[in-house]
Amino acid sequence: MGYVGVPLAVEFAKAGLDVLGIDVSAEKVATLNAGRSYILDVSDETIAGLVALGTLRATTDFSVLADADAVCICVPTPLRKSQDPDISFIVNAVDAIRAHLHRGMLIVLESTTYPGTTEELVLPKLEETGLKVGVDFFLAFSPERVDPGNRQFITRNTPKVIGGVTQACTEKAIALYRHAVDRLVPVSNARTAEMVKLLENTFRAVNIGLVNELALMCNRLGVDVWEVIDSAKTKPFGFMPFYPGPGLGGHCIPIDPLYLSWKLKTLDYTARFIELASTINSSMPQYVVEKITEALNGVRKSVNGSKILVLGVAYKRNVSDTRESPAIDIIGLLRRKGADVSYADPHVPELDLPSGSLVSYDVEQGFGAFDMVVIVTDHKAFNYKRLLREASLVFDTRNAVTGLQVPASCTVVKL
Ligand code: SAJ
Repeated sequence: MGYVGVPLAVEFAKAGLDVLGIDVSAEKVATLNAGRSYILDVSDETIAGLVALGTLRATTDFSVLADADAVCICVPTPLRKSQDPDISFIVNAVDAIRAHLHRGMLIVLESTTYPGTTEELVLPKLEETGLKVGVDFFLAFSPERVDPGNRQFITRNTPKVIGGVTQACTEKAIALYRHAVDRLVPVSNARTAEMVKLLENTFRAVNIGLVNELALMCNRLGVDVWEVIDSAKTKPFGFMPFYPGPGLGGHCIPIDPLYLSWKLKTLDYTARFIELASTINSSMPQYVVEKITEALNGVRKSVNGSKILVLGVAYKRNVSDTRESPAIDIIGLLRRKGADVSYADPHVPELDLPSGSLVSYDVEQGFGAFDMVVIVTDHKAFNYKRLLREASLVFDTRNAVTGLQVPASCTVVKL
């Protein structure tokens, strides 16, 4: 019952199905049953209304699966410290389902994972019960496409790819999802559906890696990479703009492609684009700190001892999620060089860091006290005009102040 499960449960409940949200978090379960939401795009009123109607309930008790016709698995698929896939959440969920597997049940895995997970890992576990897939129970993969904070594309109007282990499995999954999603996209099998999702996010990671390398090239050429991209995107066909940044954050884009490259390694193949993009994207925080060092040097200051404010630490604008955020790397690198680092982010009141946690600086106190302000996440909430009025040195990694009047008292360095 996270950012994928809750919106999906709501759509099914709105369609009148009898929906049970199962979660290991008793706190989440209690919040939902109290008619409140902890998910950005789902209001308290929505949850309260469905709970009152009786079509949505939450529980930590997996035994309710004994009466469930269908179950959708929407659990995290992070990386281990070793950068290998951590599918323990999927395994735990499947083991819990297996204990209550019964005839006629449909199981759909939604969590992003490597191609083969459904057929090679989930299927054997479920068939250990002696029940047969496609006959006694049905199994499919259908990737989640939830984009938190996206007001335009929500669960109902985002096309849903569905790949069953057998044709009958695909048909059962279609019968379920047609209650919640307007457009369904059946594919040949589960592994195809797993691969579709990985293409979607690898496409982003590789293109972001391309424009990050373009930023490094433009820096050497003395060309403004932002002007280059904004001009290239006037091409009305055959081009799609991506933008350089301080690094690649979030729990999808930096991670999903590594699930694919990991799987291919087991098949003796090196996914070169994924590995190259990952190398470039993860080197951006270091590049940002090199530019900071250069800019301070330009005003005869060392990083060591400088007061630096990092503006925005969430992994992308207007969200509060800091998972894999490049700001965390940048703060760590600056601290290791002896800088006195603060951060300000209206969505992130405090930040746990390996080098010691910080609380968000109140920008109402102004920007004049800092030797440098670094825009790492360009939240809408920041007052960029005031920043330029009060700060003497600004490093803009997001092209956030483009087009604004820069007073003589302020120097702006761009990525
Ligand atoms: N980023 C860049 N340059 C870009 C785009 C993104 O540096 O041109 C950075 C962001 O700052 C962030 C990271 O990449 O740190 C990921 O950004 P993202 O825009 O891809 O946003 P995510 O991580 O929330 O990705 C989600 C994904 N949704 C799902 O997996 C269901 C992705 O497939 C969506 O395309 C993306 O949202 C979206 O379009 O908003």
